[in-house]
Amino acid sequence: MTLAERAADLLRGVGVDPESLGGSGDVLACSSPIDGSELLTVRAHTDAEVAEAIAVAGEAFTQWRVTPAPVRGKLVKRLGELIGEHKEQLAGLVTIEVGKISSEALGEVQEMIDICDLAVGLSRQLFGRTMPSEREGHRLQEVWHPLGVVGVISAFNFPVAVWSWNAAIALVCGDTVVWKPSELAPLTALATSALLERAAADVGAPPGVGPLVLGGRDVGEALVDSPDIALLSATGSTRMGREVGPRVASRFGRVLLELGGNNAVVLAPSADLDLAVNSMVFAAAGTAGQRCTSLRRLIVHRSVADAATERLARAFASLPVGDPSEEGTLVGPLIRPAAAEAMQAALAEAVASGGEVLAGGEAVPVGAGGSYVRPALVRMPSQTPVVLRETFAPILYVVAYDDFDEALALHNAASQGLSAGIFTRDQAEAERFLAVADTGITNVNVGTSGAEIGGAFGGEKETGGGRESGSDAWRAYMRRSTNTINYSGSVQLAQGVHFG
Ligand code: UN1
Repeated sequence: MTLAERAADLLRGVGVDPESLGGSGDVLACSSPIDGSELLTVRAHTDAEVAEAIAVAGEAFTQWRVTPAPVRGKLVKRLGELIGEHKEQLAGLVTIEVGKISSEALGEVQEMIDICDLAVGLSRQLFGRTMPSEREGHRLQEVWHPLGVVGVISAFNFPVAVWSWNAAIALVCGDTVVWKPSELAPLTALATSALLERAAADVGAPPGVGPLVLGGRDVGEALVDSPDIALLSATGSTRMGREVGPRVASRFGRVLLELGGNNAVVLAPSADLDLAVNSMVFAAAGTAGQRCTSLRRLIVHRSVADAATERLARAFASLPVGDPSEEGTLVGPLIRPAAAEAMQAALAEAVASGGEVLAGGEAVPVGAGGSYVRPALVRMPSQTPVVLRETFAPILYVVAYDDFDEALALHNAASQGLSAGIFTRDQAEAERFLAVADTGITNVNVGTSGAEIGGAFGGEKETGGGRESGSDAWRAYMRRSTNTINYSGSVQLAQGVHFG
């Protein structure tokens, strides 16, 4: 069976007709990174169809915003159930479309189920506060209201989970959601979107709560520039965010940006090396280094640098690179040949600036058509420009430090601030790292990737400052109204002002 036939079967299993995918615009190239083969014919949505999707979501919002939040929770509960029932099929599509190994593909689908669970609970907990008023017979409170239509632009590397972080939360908050998935990964999005449609029908929610729009840059721009998109949540490169942020801000829309990372681990002399090395191998090589949370820099104390790099080099050299649908594979393909080219260019630049490749970096021949590489471990004399740039491929640069302050400075030298980890048994060091590392996600004895959905996800500096997923990230999807209620029967002005 070809990958295209398998993808068609999986789509049918989720109730999607593989003969008619997407809108009525241009055909989107849709291929599998596993072998480069063409998958199915998917058409983009035209400008008019995108405008129609935004309008439909706007109409649905008028109904959805007045649906009580706990009732809205039932939609997300049903969505989570349907995703759970179709977990294998969705994960199969993730593997075919973006090349994740099965365990990671299943993990991505699980992440959707988890956020649906969280959102259902949240639907009864969109708490506002009541504050003591300074005026007698007055009450001061804040109430959270639905915001409007949320636009979600998601990236290829988490083709569905990141949408779900936004959508599950936005939907219980009373918003409706227009989703533009990566043009490299339309199939899993189509399948997931069909499940949302079914969930909406099952619970009697308006059909326009979550339309999908497919296409490239122009479709993204339509969401960015539409005055009817109250919040635009975009995941992708810092370059993209630099354009999107000001454009949305210029129309006073809200943005939530989830951009690049250049995530580091500090490895201190007291660390448990086995724990550290095993955690770092997953963080650096998992998803073939194509997570925004992937580990890209190791800042290691000079006294343990050789021991750590030897172990890492051995691990990198023995990682099973290959077809992600085969049992035992740990590193699948890069998304496309351009990613492998960017990796080679970065490695050449690293070597030219004094780096030494200790393991990996080479192309791995896995049949024709896919771009497979062995994750690279590169010792650097310092954090040269290439180290401080995010290359979306599995390269782990290693730099040594002598004292802890230097390690902290090296860590914070990156212009992005997504995730970080320290491996140490020294509690004071761990606490200092937690306090000083300028990242949105900062871990102790845990690698940089694989965050749980319960916490807020996102980062600082060029990562964009947005927070999605758990904790109080829901507030970004709502409008806060501060209310003063006077039951005293008399006019009383705040700050003791008398007027007349
Ligand atoms: C991403 O790479 O865009 O923390 C998201 C992680 C995953 C999500 C990554 N839960 O690695």
